[in-house]
Amino acid sequence: MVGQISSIFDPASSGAALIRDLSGLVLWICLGIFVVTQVGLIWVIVRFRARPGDEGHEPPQVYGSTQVELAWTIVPLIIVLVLFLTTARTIGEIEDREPGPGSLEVLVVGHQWWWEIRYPGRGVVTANELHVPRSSAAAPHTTFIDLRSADVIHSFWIPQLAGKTDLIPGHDNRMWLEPDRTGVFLGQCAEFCGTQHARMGLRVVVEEPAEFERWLTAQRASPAVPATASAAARGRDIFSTTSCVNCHTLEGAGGDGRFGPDLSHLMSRATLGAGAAANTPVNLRAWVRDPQTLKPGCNMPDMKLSEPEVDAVVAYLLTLG
Ligand code: HEC
Ligand SMILES: [Cu+2]
Repeated sequence: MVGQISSIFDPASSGAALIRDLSGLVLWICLGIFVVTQVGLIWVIVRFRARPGDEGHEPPQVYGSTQVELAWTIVPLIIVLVLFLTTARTIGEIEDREPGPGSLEVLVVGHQWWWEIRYPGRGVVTANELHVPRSSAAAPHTTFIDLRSADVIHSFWIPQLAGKTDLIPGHDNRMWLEPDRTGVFLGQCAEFCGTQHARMGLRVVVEEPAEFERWLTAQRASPAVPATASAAARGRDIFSTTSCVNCHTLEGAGGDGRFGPDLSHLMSRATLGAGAAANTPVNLRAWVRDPQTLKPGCNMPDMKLSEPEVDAVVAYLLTLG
């Protein structure tokens, strides 16, 4: 995965902060139990160890003690009750969120092994890179995400922004993000979904609301038309006359497939193949030449284009800003 590791202990969204607080409480309680039991154990080992002269006689035996029995029944009961109630409250706070003014609707569809991202009503489709606005008390912008799957079970997880939610075939799941700082947050499919599960990364780009609107506008723009007789124009013709169009949507080259990622604004994304490689001209060429070298087992076959065809297609793809 191209980028930095993210941690649930550094939340950047209100939902993730609730989860961090709860896991903090659980960890402290467990640490307390660990310390009390270990100190008790060490004390018993030291205090009651066999000493010279002890051979042959047993220490005094205690049979049954109502006080001790009550203590070790009631204390754990209270601990479990506290854990249960705080967990139930946190789950409730996360589940009960309803969309309000300023909230955004996004559809994320998990595929083996990439993420389809749609902004219904905003006319934008992209892949593997989810852009969302930053939310603040003055201008709340909660992003509600509908999660679906095109094939098997996947799981959507951006540790700094929210808990995991599964994408289940035939069943819609829903979750929300409310990021309070801008930046790029890394996520990862968190449910084993086949050979390239490990390379099913997701980048969430949190932007100031105005910047996010500019991104939407840029994503809606039609791709530039390559100059006649240029390498890019040749590349576009190769794209529209081979099976690329059956799997990829690419406005301007006649593509309307949905089996692979929408390529209309390919060069606006930072990675190829859901984080398998950085989106550089060299990697893009390697991908078009044979994606199986960068992401073995992925669902795009080696298209067996000739070297000049690869050059032309890449020249075209590089114009898709
Ligand atoms: C059989 C369907 C299929 C065909 C045909 C196909 N692709 Fe793909 N393509 C895919 C799939 C699936 C992915 C996503 C792979 C992954 O990330 O696991 C993909 C990914 C890509 C990507 C990377 C996109 C991204 O955002 O990560 C590029 C670029 C691409 N294809 C270009 C092409 C070109 C050019 C052709 C024609 C020469 C082509 N594809 C033909 C299915 C196809
Ligand atoms: Cu997976």
